This record gives sequence, structure tokens and C-alpha cells, in this order.
Amino acid sequence: MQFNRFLLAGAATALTFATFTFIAQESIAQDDFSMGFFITSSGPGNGADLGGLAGADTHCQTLAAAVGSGDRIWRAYLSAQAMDGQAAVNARDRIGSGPWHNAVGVIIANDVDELHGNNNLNKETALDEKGEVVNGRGDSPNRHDILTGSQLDGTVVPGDADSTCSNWTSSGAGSAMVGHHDRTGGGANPTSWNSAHGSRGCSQSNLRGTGGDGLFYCFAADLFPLLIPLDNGTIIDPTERLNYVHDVLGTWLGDSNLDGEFNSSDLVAIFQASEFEDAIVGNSSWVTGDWSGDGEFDSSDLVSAFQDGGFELGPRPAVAAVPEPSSVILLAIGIICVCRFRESQ
Ligand SMILES: [Ca+2]
Ligand SMILES: [Ca+2]
Ligand SMILES: [Ca+2]
Repeated sequence: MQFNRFLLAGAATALTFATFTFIAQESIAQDDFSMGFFITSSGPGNGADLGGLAGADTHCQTLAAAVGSGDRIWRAYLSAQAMDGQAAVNARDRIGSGPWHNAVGVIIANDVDELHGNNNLNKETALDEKGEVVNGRGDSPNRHDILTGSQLDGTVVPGDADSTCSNWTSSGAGSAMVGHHDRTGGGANPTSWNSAHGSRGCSQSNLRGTGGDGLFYCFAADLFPLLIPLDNGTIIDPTERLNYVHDVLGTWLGDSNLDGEFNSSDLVAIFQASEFEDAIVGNSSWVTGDWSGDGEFDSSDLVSAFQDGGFELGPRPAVAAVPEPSSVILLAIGIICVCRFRESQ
């Protein structure tokens, strides 16, 4: 009897959670036609040296923020090869679950499988973040070679040969797999958006020489359902929030881009959102620096994030290390000073 009651309670909890998640996902699927996909209007400018995956993500975030879409978490559609002790990364695993619309609300794909199957990605729909068409074959200059480092199914190219310009750090020797957003051209798979052929080299001039320009795809990683309880006031109590961040999200307080780590790229992202102690009431969310859930990004958010102790520690371990209190508080104070200085510029 006791056991049955336990089972029933467990089932009810699971059902409630499932229902909540379902409702959350439904509401997003139905009324979110905001931009979730674009081709970078320009690359960082140093060929296929994008500053690694992290640099590419930051470039996506910066371009999105410049057109008012900085409140989503942006990821570059790029794979990375196993190298220097780092595991391989598949582009298809980096971009959330969709659906993704372009800058004018047209659907690109509803989910990861559709994106790699019968998607709606072509020259007319694969717009840049400003909603403008990206030059393709027949235009001058042709910019249709889009960096991906990926196979047709969005996974990393197997083998040791360079397919990612040294994991997006080379602007010289090497090669990167590219796709054609206009679905036409040369290569083994000329109509593929993500895996047409390898580039001739990694420099800006070599990329331009064969119809590219160091551009890449950016997708909004659909992580909103997990953030809803943090952003809509469901979980207010600081201890409950911390438990949710640690146990459900599996990360640290301060990980604004939800990549599992709290580091400088999170700080860059929240600085770019420019909501630190601004005059607009209740305008901030997890991704723009309000980790406490009061709708504001202020110094208390930074202090509590640094007290949580995950800064620059990498992914959260099963048993968290105890932070050294005085040094993390000093670091938080330093960052607050930088924020205030930047705000006053
Ligand atoms: Ca992070
Ligand atoms: Ca505010
Ligand atoms: Ca706050």
C-alpha cells in the first residue's frame, strides 16, 4: 500500500512535469516566429579562423544582438574534429531542437531531422541577420560557400584530414568543408546546403577565390522551455533556483548561454545585451544576466554567480569544488566596476 502510494505520487509528479514541459513547448512552437536562423552577413574577417567554436558563437551572438535578437542563445552551425585531447563536436548537436525561422518569419526547418532532410533552406530563405539575400552563384561576388566542417547529416567528417581549418583556428594551411546556401555549384554534393566540398585553403583570399567569404550559419538553440521556470517567477527562492540550475540545467549560476560552463563568453554575452543596471524595469532574463529572477541584471547577480564558484572551472563536476570565498568576491567586485565603467561611457 505504502509502495503503491509512492508509485502514484511519483507518476503524478512525472505527469505534471511532462504536462508543463509540453505546454511550454507548445506555446513556443505556436507563437514564436522570431528569427532563429541566419547566415552571418559578414565573417570575422580572418578567413576560417573564427576563434574556434566559442569565437564563432560569439560572432553569431554579436550579429544577432545588433538587430535586436540578443535575447536568444545563438550557436554557429560548425563541427569540430577530435584534436589535442578534445572530443569531436557535431554541428547538428549544437543548435537546439528548432523550429527555426529566418529574419522575415519564414520556416527553415521544424527540427534537426528536417533540417538534414527535406528542409526549406535555399537562396531565397537563407537570409542574413538583416533579412537580406546572401549572394550566390551568378552574383558578383559569389559568397555561397558556407563554412560547416560537416557531413550531409550534420556530423563531423571522419578521419584525420583537416575538414575544419584546424577547428576554426587556421587562416592559412588546411581546408574546411563548406555547403552551398543557394543549393547549386561544384563539388561532390553541389546541391547540399552543408556538405558540398572542401575549401581550397583557410585564408580569406582563398575562401573568396572559390566562391566563399568566411560566412557561416547561426541558429538559436531552443533552450527556452528549461529557462521558463527561472524567467517567469515560478522559482523565486534562491536555494530552489540554485538547485534547479545545478540539478536540472546541470550547470553553474552565471552560465547565461547554457553551454555547461560559466566563463568569459557568458560575461561577453551579457555585456553585449547592455542591460546592466539600466533604467528599464524588469527587462532582463537568464540569458541577459538576471540569474536571481527579479527581472533585473545588477551587481547582486554577479556576486551570487561568483559565489556559486563555477567561474572558469569548466563543466560542472558531480561533486562541486568549494570556491575560495575571498578571491571570487574580489573578482565579482572587479567585474562590477568594469560594468559600471562601461555603462558610464
Ligand atoms: Ca556558458
Ligand atoms: Ca533593467
Ligand atoms: Ca537579478
